[in-house]
Amino acid sequence: MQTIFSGIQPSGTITLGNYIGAMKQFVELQDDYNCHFCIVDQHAITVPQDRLALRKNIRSLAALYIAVGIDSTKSTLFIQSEVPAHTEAGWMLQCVAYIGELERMTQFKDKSSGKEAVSAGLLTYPPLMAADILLYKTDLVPVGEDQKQHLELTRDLAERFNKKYNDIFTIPEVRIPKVGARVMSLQEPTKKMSKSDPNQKAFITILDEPKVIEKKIKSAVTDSEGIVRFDKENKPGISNLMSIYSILGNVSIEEIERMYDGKGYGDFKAATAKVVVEALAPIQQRYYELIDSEELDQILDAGAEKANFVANKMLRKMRNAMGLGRKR
Ligand code: ATP
Ligand code: LTN
Repeated sequence: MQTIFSGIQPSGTITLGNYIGAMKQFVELQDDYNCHFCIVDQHAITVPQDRLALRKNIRSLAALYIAVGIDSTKSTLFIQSEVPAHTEAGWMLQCVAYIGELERMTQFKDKSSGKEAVSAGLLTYPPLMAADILLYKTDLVPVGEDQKQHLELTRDLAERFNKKYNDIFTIPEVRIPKVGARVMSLQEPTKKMSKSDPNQKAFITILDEPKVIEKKIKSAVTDSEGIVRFDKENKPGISNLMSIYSILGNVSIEEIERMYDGKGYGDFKAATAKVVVEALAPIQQRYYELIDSEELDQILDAGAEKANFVANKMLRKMRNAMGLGRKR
């Protein structure tokens, strides 16, 4: 069985974009792969975080992984900071990475531009992400389009380490979904939906209440044509809603066009809201059962134990390859 690793930052409540672009494919992949899903809290602190909000977001993300369908008997679910091998391996890989290549990462450029104080961790974020992936002999990394460049760097670092020290790392492949790789903002449908958008109306979180979902979809920016037709270029708003409807309602785009032929945007938006509310209802119900439960702690404890076991084995190989400490 091949191995998968992926991570999500606990930096806010997961949006419909994160769900459709990332989590939904995790659930589909877990039957065929040996999966590791991580709450990457060490990555989240590369930008300022409120400590209480961070703690809350970590637990909430863990509950959401389970609520969307990650099965802890099939997949290993854990919190990055509870497996210290990640930061140690991250340090070693920082010593393999060059400053120049880190400065060229677009995520670093985007997140640092115009900021007065930028943490060193924001620059050295990619070697930590490489450590996450390489510690588990990962074959495949399912992520959205925006992470492609980090994956290329991970492959470069692994190859450089294998050549310079010892051939211990598997070279991972990236996996980007064919549909839903980019769910767009409801307010500016040419921009991706993002949980850090200052405009709350631009995104739907997976925990939004039915009334809020209805309101946000009702006020989604569309066009003045009044015809429910898929055309990403000229009708990005309607096309985005149609994609969401199609993926969550399991109906083809052509079918949606047929169903709403001759009907206005009002009917279509109300129906889209209904599809979203219905898709999220069981996730939300499971989430609220889990969030304060001991079951969630047990899953995270077991996940950390499994992950520590696997990661420490690779960490020993890395130390030996680099000549650190004494031979073990
Ligand atoms: P932020 O909104 O703060 O920029 P984010 O929403 O991109 O963060 P991450 O934790 O960086 O969240 O991403 C988690 C996963 O969700 C990644 O694999 C990312 O590619 C995917 N993803 C994020 N936004 C979208 C979107 N709008 N459409 C599809 N996939 C997305
Ligand atoms: N950089 C990713 C989160 C992330 C990740 C990983 C994804 C950290 N470590 C390992 C895949 C594999 C992001 O910002 N979405």
